Amino acid sequence: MSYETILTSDDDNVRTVTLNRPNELNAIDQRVTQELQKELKAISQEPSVRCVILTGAGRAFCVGQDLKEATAGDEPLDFAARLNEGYNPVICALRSLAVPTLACVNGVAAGAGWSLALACDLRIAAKTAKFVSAFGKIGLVPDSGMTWTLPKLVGYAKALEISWFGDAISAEQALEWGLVNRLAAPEGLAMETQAWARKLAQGPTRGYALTKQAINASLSRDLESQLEYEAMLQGIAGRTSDYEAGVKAFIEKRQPEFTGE
Ligand code: T3D
Repeated sequence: MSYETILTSDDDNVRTVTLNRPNELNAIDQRVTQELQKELKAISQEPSVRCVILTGAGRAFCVGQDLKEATAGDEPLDFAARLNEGYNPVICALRSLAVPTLACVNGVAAGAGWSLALACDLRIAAKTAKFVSAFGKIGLVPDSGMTWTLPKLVGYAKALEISWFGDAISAEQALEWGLVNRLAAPEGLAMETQAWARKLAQGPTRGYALTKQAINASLSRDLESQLEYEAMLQGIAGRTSDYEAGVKAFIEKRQPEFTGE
């Protein structure tokens, strides 16, 4: 599929989606959310894609809403509709995709751009990247899921501090607070991300999907219902051919070859 604002490429069952408005620091306009929605739907229907990388072209990951677009018209903006129709389906699609999603934060991530990175399952960032909530500085509420993801990663008080003050957070600080999983030298970032993604793409994809489902569900369940849910999901995982392949390889003392089924 070809798009105006994003690029896609495939390598070893890994789909890379690149936000491609480098002159605007990959700011999000209406086309970006529409194209991301379309692409994530396409990915969900392509069994050959077993891991997704989301990254940005040029010096930024993404600076959030294109404020020039947002202020271009004469009519007052319908923020709720813009979120419900544009951003929120992207966040839900990323979060529910049945394959691991990896944000490769190559530069600044601000506003809803940071929310996009937070909606991915894992994050790897360049040591030079920075993270800016930005919403507080323009009188907005952190959106596109940030009020949900951020406190889960850093806790209540830190989430409010980040949201209210909006100061830039360095990559080192983000690593220390658990906002990113790994850092890489800027020149090695793409290669390290690809290597990590390839490893995920060679894993038991169905089991990974069920694990993601379980961990997402745990965020709103008590222990008893989570135990039941785990048991139900394990019933599914235990019938996959990857489970069979994994156990056989263990007994034969060799590496398994997972098909993702
Ligand atoms: O509207 C709705 O539907 C609601 C949804 C809202 C979601 C949101 O994301 S709201 C938050 C929007 N984002 C921001 O407020 C971030 C604004 N940008 C910044 O704070 C800074 O630019 C950064 C910290 C991200 C980067 O700083 P720095 O020093 O690296 O770059 P810079 O010099 O500030 O920016 C470079 C250029 O990019 C500059 O343009 P120019 O002067 O060279 O022509 C700047 O205006 C432009 N730019 C940066 N961010 C945006 C942007 N242009 C449009 N929209 C932006 N978000």
